[in-house]
Amino acid sequence: MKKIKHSEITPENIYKKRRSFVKKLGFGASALAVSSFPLISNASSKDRNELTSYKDITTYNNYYEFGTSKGDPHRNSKMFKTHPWNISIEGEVDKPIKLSMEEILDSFLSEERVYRLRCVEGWSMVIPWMGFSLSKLLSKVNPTSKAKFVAFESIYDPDQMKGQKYPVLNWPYKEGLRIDEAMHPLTTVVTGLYGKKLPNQNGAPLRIFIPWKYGFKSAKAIVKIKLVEKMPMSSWMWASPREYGFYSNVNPNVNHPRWSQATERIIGEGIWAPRVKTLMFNGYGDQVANLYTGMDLKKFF
Ligand SMILES: Nc1nc2c(c(=O)[nH]1)N[C@H]1C(S)=C(S)[C@@H](COP(=O)(O)O)O[C@H]1N2
Ligand SMILES: [Mo]
Repeated sequence: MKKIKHSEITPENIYKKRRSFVKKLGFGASALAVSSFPLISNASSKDRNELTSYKDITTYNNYYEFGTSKGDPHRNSKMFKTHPWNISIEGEVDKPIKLSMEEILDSFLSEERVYRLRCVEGWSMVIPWMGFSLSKLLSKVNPTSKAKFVAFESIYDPDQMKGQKYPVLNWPYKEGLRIDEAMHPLTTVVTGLYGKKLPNQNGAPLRIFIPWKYGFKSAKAIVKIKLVEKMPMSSWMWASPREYGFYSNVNPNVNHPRWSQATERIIGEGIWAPRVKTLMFNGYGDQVANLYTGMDLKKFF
């Protein structure tokens, strides 16, 4: 029998083996389509939709509760307690509920969802998330007609999260979506990645992911989802309203006040690799552009 070197048994290799097995069985056509996308920029050596490595996804993070350098979340979140964990869904709803993480995992089947993450800082990754549509979770509580927006709140625990001892943001981390954005099938409750449970540095045990918006909209370690009538204030709007708007749709035509958003660096390609063109709505325009018909996206950035 062929000996497998320990270094070969990465989550990525196991995941890729499982994937090719699934393909052989004739399933996973949508997953297949992802890897056969045409090259967008011939300047890039790599397909912009090629999966980012597990190592890059789990060591190059933004998670200010654990520090502001990219390596901090990986280093400082190892002891973070994600059990027990409860999520409260409240506000403008008929039936407010509290669900444990176990109840969520039992009630909603997580599926593989390969989406690109485009950070407002100008880099991107392609991540094989595990999760399900947020709309499924929200349908449990019956939003009232006053529910116009959804506010997300991350955990507040400065003893475990040293970053919260510094007023970089107004803790806990807060984000928000318009109700139709929250109900869109692409808006995902993330429970894992690369077929494994979500690593702490990526937002365990549960985070949101909105593929067509800048990465900061996708709050990690969520404990509260509140349906509200008025547009909620996000932590980044609080920190700098001129730089971070409520919508924050990926948009190569609207620059950040301090830098261009026209291109991006694909993580894993090396710092000398040419940047690729950023796509409107991060490439998901065919599915989400209709949410913004008639809106001036320069004004509502
Ligand atoms: N609670 C919380 N959520 C957060 C952040 C954060 O600092 N705290 N950073 C955001 C930013 S700027 C990005 S780009 C993504 C990064 O997700 P990843 O580390 O899983 O790639 O998480 C977002 N969610
Ligand atoms: Mo980001």
